[in-house]
Amino acid sequence: MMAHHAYIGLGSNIEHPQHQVLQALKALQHLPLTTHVQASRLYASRPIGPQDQPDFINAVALIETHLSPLALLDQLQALEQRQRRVRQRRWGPRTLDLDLLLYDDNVIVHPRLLVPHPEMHRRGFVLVPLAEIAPTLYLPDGTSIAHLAKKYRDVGLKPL
Ligand code: A4P
Ligand code: MG
Repeated sequence: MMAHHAYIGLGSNIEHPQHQVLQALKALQHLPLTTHVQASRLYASRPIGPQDQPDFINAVALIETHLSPLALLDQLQALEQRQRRVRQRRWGPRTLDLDLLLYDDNVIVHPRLLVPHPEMHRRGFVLVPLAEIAPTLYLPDGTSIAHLAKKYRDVGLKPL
């Protein structure tokens, strides 16, 4: 069976965010049933949502995996726990946030999992790193990632 292509969004804005993201990228390489991992550069980004919190470090990774979408979500949540994510308010500061952005061209509506990630098409900190590693990618509805990303190039986002 062919491996599935899954795109993961990574974000952190407390407790050495750059280190948190690099550690998570390393951990993705060791996921079970997962072969290839390709990562974008790290980006510093201004917070979307509450502004009274530190800037974020964001990145996007592509993995090739035989994990099912829900098994992959379990793995991502376990990694968040391992890096001691503190759940506080919605859109507030976090040591590590791992979002499953895309899984092949699947559309998933499940109580635990919405794919494509419902906010990704309006988040520069997702679209710009995603377009960096997947310039010819399309959303399941046919929207071009590169086209979406163009609108966000200058919106408080800096490659490190
Ligand atoms: N869940 C459903 N779909 C998914 C998916 N595709 N990937 C469910 C991951 N999880 C998914 O997640 C809550 C539940 O969503 C999970 O139990 C899972 O079953 P969560 O991560 O605990 O929720 P949250 O982080 O408290 O809230 P939310 O709305 O998910 O936050 P976001 O959307 O992740 O946004 N600004 C910048 N510059 N950079 C950032 O990275 N991040 C946020 C957080 C806000 N502002 C930011 C950034
Ligand atoms: Mg999340």
